[in-house]
Amino acid sequence: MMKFVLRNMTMLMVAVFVLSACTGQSTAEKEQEAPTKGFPFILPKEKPNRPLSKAMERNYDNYMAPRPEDNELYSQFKYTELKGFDYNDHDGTISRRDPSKVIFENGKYYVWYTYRNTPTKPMGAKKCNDTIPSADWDLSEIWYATSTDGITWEEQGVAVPRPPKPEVGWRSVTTCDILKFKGKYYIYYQGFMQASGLRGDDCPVAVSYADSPDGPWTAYNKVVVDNGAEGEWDQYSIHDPHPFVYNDKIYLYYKSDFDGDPRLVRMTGLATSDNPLGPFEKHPLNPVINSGHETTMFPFQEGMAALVIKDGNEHFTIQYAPDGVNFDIAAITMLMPTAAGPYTPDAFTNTKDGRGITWGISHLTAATGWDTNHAILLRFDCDLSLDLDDKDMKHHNYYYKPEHYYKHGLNGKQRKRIAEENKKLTGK
Ligand code: AAL
Repeated sequence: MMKFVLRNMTMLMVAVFVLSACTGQSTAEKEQEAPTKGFPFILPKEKPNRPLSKAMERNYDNYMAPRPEDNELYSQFKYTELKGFDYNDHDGTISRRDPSKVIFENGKYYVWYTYRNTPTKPMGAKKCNDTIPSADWDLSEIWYATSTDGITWEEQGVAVPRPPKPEVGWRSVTTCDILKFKGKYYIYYQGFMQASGLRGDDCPVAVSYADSPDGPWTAYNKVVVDNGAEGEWDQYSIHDPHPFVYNDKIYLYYKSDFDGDPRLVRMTGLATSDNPLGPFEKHPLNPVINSGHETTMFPFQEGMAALVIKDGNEHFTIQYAPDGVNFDIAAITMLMPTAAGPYTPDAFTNTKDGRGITWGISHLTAATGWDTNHAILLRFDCDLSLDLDDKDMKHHNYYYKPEHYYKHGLNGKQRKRIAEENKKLTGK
């Protein structure tokens, strides 16, 4: 029997070989002439060997999978209200915002953030003084809190206070992030030397260090990431310092806002150093991300991934750079966390196998309206992790009820324009 089968298989193989030799077509070319000329009904998991449109080339070349559900860098985001933070009945006098990454030490989670507690709500640059804040992050300190579940937090108090004038940050220390390096802890933060809004939101970056995440913190009292030279993109603001240990160095991503137009352009830059206290060298390709607002990155596989939010052509995307510098869009999503500080276990491990993130702390500004202008912290959850497969985080859309759409209605100027267009057309 077996001899029969083998003989027939051999004859079949010879026949195929002879046939293809006659038609002069290789196996690959034969595959090109798929049985159906149209694109197949079942979406190929791998890039098909056939002429493709630019969009279909992109669908296979740019994304980790041809469908979002299978794309490790696509996720929806779910939000949870935090417990343990008092906001004075949301009257605008207390604000918490711009949280750091979350770390896990001493059996609990830690997060640091901008804390403002002023007699009034922010009153703008013209009305501000030594006690009245110009902006939500003016006259602020860096405080911290701990938690065992990431939802109920115990506020521990001040980590980095405003230093005395003329030290860097005497007006306000804000928008911090944490680095653990060779067993020591470093908090990087924006050091304001004048009220935000007097010229712009201008500041450099300073740092304080400690042997424990609970402090005490010692201010380095020097600028570690300076503003750019006059005329350079980051000449006025070095915002959202965001440090990692990567490629055997400290990679500190930051945002700057520029272009001089009152509608600011916001992009992300990178500065690296061998020493947490600097000097930091800015990357020659800066800006390295052409959109976004606050910086949220995380080690992913051999590179770095980024949540790119709010501003710019590529806002509301998740991006990836295999080298930590050259970013490409890896997914498009919505309702992204603002100023997210993810729990990132491998942020300081110099990893080349970044596992991704599943939750963190973010903020909401003007939490109860611009009249009581203050921000609150909240928890976000997602599946941007190689170690999680939460299919409920991979749906394509959020469904809003009509009233949500009607809340985003036309303004008076738009209604006037439409009425004029209608009158021109109908005479009424
Ligand atoms: C935030 C951050 C920086 C800015 C201000 C406070 O969203 O981008 O910190 O300076 O707004």
